[in-house]
Amino acid sequence: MSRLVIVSNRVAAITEGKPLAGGLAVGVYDALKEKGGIWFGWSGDIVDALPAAPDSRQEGKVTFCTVGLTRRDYDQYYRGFSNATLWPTFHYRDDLSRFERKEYAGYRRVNAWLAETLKPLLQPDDLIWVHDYHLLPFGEACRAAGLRNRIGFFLHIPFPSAQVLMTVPPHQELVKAMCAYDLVGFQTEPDRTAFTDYLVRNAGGQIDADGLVHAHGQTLRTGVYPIGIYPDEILAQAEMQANRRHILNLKQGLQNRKLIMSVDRLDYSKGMLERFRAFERLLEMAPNHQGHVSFIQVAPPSRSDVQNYQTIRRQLETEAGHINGRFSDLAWTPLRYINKRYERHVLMSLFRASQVGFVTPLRDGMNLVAKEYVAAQPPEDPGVLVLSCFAGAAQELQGALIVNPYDIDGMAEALNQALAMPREARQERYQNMMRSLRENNLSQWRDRFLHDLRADAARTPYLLSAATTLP
Ligand code: GDG
Repeated sequence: MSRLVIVSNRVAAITEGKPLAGGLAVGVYDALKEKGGIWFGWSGDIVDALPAAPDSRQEGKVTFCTVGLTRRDYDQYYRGFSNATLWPTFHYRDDLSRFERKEYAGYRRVNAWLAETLKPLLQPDDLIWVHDYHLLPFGEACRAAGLRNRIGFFLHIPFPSAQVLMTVPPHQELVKAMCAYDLVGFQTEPDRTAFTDYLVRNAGGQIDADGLVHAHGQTLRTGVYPIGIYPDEILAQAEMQANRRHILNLKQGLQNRKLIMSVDRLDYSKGMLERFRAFERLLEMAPNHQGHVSFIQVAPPSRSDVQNYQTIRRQLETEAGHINGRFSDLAWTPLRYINKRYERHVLMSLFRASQVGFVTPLRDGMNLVAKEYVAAQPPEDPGVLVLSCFAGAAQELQGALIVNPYDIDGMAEALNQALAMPREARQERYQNMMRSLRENNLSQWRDRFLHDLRADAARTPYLLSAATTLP
């Protein structure tokens, strides 16, 4: 029977019986746990010298294989090309992107080394599923190492339009490398189209009647697989926490004020600065909300050794101080800006206790927080989601108030509308969104991807036997 091998930059620290954090970890771990397999990637440790073989740890049927990275690899591959070049550019922030040849060389070197390190662990019929922008050339590196397994790739972040992608000097090599995968999956149709448009317009690629892409001498399939959540688990979790001390304390502090809630990794792509300004505009244009609405922004620090993340952190501190200085009084602090990570169940109960979920990234592959906010709502009295049109989630969550995150007035108006929305209208929007969350949950995301990776035997038919029974 084929095994599933997951490859991602970081391997989630998973211990059987302990709750999992994060959508990706839950989804892929579920698949591995059921059928058995390997999860391979960086341990998160910096080491003096690259190990000859990965550390391996068994949890049930799952083997976790992890490697450390040297300081140079970490700086060039992870902090450099992945997070200071690809991340900003793929989020349309080419103004924040920088390119260093030696970082790109480090990125290619680490991808090649990871492929060589994985190779001895593989069996010929293993199905390999690679995740995210750190590993764009990993499939090509596997082919160069002589691996003939079926290899699929899923991009969790947006794929930019050609003119933006072309600001990354080695764009041709990167896209050519992606063509070595058998299946390339995206969060939304616009992301997929950006990729195929680039191939057709800039790389002489062709799309045949079956939707297969022929480019750079390769044949690959592309697909759209919006990542989901488990909405009913979140609903149950949020319900269970509703009367816990932290929520009772929060409610006591709010004194019947309405609550607007946001949770994001501290990242410039999440649009927090514009969001703070929209909240300030709301208090200006609708002064009736002064003293009656509070806004909590939870923003745990992330990638804090990358320069642009230090800058956005300072800007947010200044803006939060400005708003609170301007509007606070002895009994009310309008904005609570918290740089702390909370337990997942605490976040879900905060979502449930709030009247508005304010999720306005400038660009986002999907945005799981938007989905989690909806799932955590009490069905009889749900809150309203205010959602950026540039989050992948906006393609599915039609019941949200969709806003343009660059339009501060528009966001303030949407907040005003959300705070005043009658219960019946809120329920209708909520039911519409819950339906779509249930129709495309996390298992469906995973199963659809693996089905397509397994089903299209055009390139490596000899690997697919009747015994191949992946989920
Ligand atoms: C990437 C793509 C895509 C946040 N703060 C805390 C915490 N979180 C959890 C949230 C959510 C997850 O982290 C964040 O997921 P997002 O989807 O919102 O954003 P990224 O981290 O940028 O994820 C994104 C995703 O991959 C999946 O494909 O949707 O577009 O950028 O689950 O709840 N969790 C805990 N404490 C916190 O303080 N426990």
